[in-house]
Amino acid sequence: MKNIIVILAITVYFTLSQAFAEVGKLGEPNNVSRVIAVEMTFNRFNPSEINVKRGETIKFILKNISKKKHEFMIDTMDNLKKHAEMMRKYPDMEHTESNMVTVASGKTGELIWQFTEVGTIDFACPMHGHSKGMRGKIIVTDN
Ligand SMILES: [Cu+2]
Repeated sequence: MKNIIVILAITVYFTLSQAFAEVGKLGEPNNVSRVIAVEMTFNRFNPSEINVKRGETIKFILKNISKKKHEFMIDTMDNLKKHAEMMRKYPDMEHTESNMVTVASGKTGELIWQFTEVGTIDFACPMHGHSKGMRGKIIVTDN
């Protein structure tokens, strides 16, 4: 019974997380227009505010300089909160979502993302207890 609930919860979660339209989409490595380095400290992202132009494909280099594992997830605040709730219930869940990357202590990860809509997009580390401090904004503007 417990397994069925887990599968149901994950199915609902993935269905909800398909709505990427307003935050952009996974970028193509050949189209990267800019590289932005982001440090993951013990409880912060640095920088926590990032400016991009609509249409840009950014390669984010995530450098985890802390002693614990972190994640970098780009999404709406609603979806980030839903994901954080899933992580609280199932802290060891494996991730395959395209809009996030998991980075072990001392390691570097990368995520290529294309910003297709003007607006403010959120990012956060959805790991349990992290997202209060580990969050930031990506501001997408027209030229
Ligand atoms: Cu974290």
